[in-house]
Amino acid sequence: MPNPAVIATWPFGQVAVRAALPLLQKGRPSLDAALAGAQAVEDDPTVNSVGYGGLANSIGTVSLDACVMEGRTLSCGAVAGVENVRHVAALARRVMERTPHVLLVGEGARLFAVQEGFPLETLNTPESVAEWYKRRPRPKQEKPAPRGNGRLREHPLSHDTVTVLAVDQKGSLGGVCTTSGLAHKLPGRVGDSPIIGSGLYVDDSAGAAGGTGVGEEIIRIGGSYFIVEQMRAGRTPQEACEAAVRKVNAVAVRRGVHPAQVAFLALDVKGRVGAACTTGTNFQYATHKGEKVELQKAREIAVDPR
Ligand code: SD4
Repeated sequence: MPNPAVIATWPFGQVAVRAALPLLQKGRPSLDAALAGAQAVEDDPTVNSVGYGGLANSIGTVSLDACVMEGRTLSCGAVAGVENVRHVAALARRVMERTPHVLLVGEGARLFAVQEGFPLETLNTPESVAEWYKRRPRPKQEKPAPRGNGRLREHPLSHDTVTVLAVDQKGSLGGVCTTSGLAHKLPGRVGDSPIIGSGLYVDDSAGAAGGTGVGEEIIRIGGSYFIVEQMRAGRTPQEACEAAVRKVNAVAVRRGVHPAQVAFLALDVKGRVGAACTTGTNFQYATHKGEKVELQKAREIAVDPR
């Protein structure tokens, strides 16, 4: 029987791993475990970038994105730009299980949530409102000095999404990604997180991958699908994540910008893990040795100087 395993993005991923691991050990399917993990983070008001208490957009509204995917059947579901629903990962799963569609957005997704019995609630908390105010763009701020050769421009700072990847006792993979997206995003903006193939991709015949960071850069390279296909071609999860970051770096150079903060995480059916990020992202992910949940630092990949 394969050993179950679960990994999740960022230090708050430890909350997800702690919730998911016991389910995997009881023999539950990987998607059930990954979803329980993601939901534990959505419910945590101290995590200001996922679910309840998430980071608001430029007009102060919390608008959430999420997706789920099952590696055995490639079944997937997603929701984007959803307001007033805390458990958007579970909502994405309902899209997968109860509709013929993959992605519902905005008002339609919220209506579906109501039909499915999800409560509507305010997702702002006093803390998230204070954080929103602190992070508001200041009009006359001085521009930071250009780094590197001066040709590349700075990208805005981002964070954080919880992506949970799991493999169960049957050796089947499942993944969940849930986020409030970039702080102060334009109303209507959707990042990589609910886009199957960008923020998440899961296929038992190759592996699972997820992304976090500036979603526009992850979408541009089809990040998670790229990593899974690298694994299919024989690369380890670590090699595949590094290849994706190299691609992000190369595209940034072509576009004359500094590589944005982007990080990737991957897991295969043998439980092998990969993680890599662009320089300065300081990406950490939660994993476990047996029962012990721990944080690991991802390898940073610098721009190739050639
Ligand atoms: C987005 N990728 O909306 C998400 C944000 C994120 O770390 O992951 N931040 O672009």
